[in-house]
Amino acid sequence: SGTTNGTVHKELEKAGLLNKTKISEGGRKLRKNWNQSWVVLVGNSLVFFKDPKSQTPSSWKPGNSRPESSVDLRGAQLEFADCLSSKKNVFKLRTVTGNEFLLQSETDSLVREWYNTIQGVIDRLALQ
Ligand code: I3P
Repeated sequence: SGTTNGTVHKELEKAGLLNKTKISEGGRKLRKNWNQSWVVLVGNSLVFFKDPKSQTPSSWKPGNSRPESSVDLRGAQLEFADCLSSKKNVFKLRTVTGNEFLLQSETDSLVREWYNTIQGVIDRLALQ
């Protein structure tokens, strides 16, 4: 992200729909609850917006609605995790605080793109 006049401009890296479930909170295992989520990768964060099906089209656009949750990618770890689900194309995101999410889509290429883009941000943050 660039800086002009002391203002940090967070760059939008990627946005789209993924299936998501949180599986751990601070290292404590949670019961899965898969939901479709509008996922936005911006700056150092992965930001989740609620299921767009339950809202009007305009209400889930970033900026028009409050995020459901946000994940700091600094020090986070990614790994493909088809072994953790009966679904295909699953990867796990683990934060430094011990929160774990599974992210998934039926579209293989889309999941690879998300994985690679998030990993790119994690790698960039590790160099800062
Ligand atoms: C879970 C639900 C999840 C499934 C999970 C089940 O049952 O079917 O979709 O995860 O499997 O336990 P429930 O709705 O009763 O909580 P996947 O879709 O990722 O397989 P798991 O317990 O083997 O993780």
